[in-house]
Amino acid sequence: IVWKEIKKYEDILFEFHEGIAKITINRPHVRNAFTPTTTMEMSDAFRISREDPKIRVVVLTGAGDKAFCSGGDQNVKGKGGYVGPDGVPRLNILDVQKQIRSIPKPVIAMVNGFAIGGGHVLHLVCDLSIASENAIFGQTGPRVGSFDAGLGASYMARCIGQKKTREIWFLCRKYNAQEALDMGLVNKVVPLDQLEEEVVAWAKEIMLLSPLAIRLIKAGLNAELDGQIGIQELAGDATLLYYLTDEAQEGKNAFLEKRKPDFDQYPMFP
Ligand code: 2NE
Repeated sequence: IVWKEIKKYEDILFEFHEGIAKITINRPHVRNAFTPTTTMEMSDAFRISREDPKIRVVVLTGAGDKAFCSGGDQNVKGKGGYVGPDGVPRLNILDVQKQIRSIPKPVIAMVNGFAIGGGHVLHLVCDLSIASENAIFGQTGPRVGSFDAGLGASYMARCIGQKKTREIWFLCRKYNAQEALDMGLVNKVVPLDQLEEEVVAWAKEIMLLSPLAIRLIKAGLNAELDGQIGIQELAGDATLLYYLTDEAQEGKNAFLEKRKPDFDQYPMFP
């Protein structure tokens, strides 16, 4: 599979292949732990992925064959958050989590090794997770002075249930790929040398389907969990569809032409 660079960054790779954008955390010396720079770059790549109509599916992964992502880089963890070049402590990985959920395109986690701590939450919030046989999953927060009681806890519980989620967070154990598959944390496990091929095959299968249908299913699944923001996003999609109708055009045209709108000409559905 030949990937073409979309944009150059310091901490991530951002590449394209036949409708698929691939975001790779490229810090293998720390098992792809992220700093504020990494997360800002990821946010930018997700923003571009959202805007670019050529991109239909986004793949998130880590560089090398050892780790997907090991969470926040403990070397830059200060008081109040992870400290970037500007000296400001941040927890801006949460912004990336929100982007992954709200981008109206499927995001597939290609879990090629350790998915630990904040790195585990990252794969969790992706729409689909495909893992290699060597992948290892787990949370470490309560061991290293951190936690993610947001999506990292509540969305995990929605995915795999309360008991398993409490086990994962209260004991901070590690789980292998088969255990992750058994508890519904991932969709499929394949040998490492087949991982990218498998992920691209899933992405291509998705791209045979209606993008608007996929978009609305994702919005509907999110809306059930995300309260008013979830409904806002689903409603935004409904508005998008409405704007595509002649009925909506008639309202705008009537205003601009300074006449009463004639909505009677459009069909009413039961
Ligand atoms: C990931 C894991 C299990 C890998 O173990 P192993 O044995 O394969 O590698 P090793 O030797 O531990 O790590 C290789 C190098 O990567 C660094 C290590 O310090 C080591 O460096 P050198 O000794 O070669 O110099 N490294 C690995 N993970 C790092 C990290 N997160 N930050 C900085 N350096 C890291 C094992 O390495 C591990 O358990 N890593 C720590 C995982 C962790 O606790 N992450 C933070 C969780 S908290 C979090 O992510 C978070 C949150 O809870 C809430 C919001 C946002 C973030």
